[in-house]
Amino acid sequence: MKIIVGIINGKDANKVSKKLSLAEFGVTKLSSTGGFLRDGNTTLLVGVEDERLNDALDIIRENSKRRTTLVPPSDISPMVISAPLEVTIGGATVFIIDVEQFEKM
Ligand code: 2BA
Repeated sequence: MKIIVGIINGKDANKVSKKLSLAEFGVTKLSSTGGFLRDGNTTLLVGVEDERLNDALDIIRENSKRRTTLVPPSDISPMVISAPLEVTIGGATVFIIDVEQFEKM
């Protein structure tokens, strides 16, 4: 078994979690904040059997868009005075972790 820790843009999170639930994956949504932009995003925890891992990843991939956003340089360093920086976010940042034991009590 694996656990997927998926950091998803806030604009995609509802769609991704809905599609995962419809495909009968268990999903937990956590509100999270990116360290760089300090903007809200959503972290999804999805426990999956190994043979369904790729199905879950396909759903996340297909429903998470790449986006660009403009960041005021002062948000990155007070020393920098220049035009806003364009930053690409996502689709999703995904970590896949082996689960040693899984129990529901
Ligand atoms: P943030 O940390 O707010 O980062 C938002 C986007 O800013 C990133 O998009 C990346 O394109 C850019 N970025 C991040 N750090 C940067 C830096 N030091 N210099 C220049 N640009 C930088 P993504 O890579 O798609 O990441 C989206 C969100 O996923 C991140 O939001 C963070 O919450 C999470 N994340 C990304 N990589 C991570 C990692 N290695 N560990 C934990 N969380 C991560």
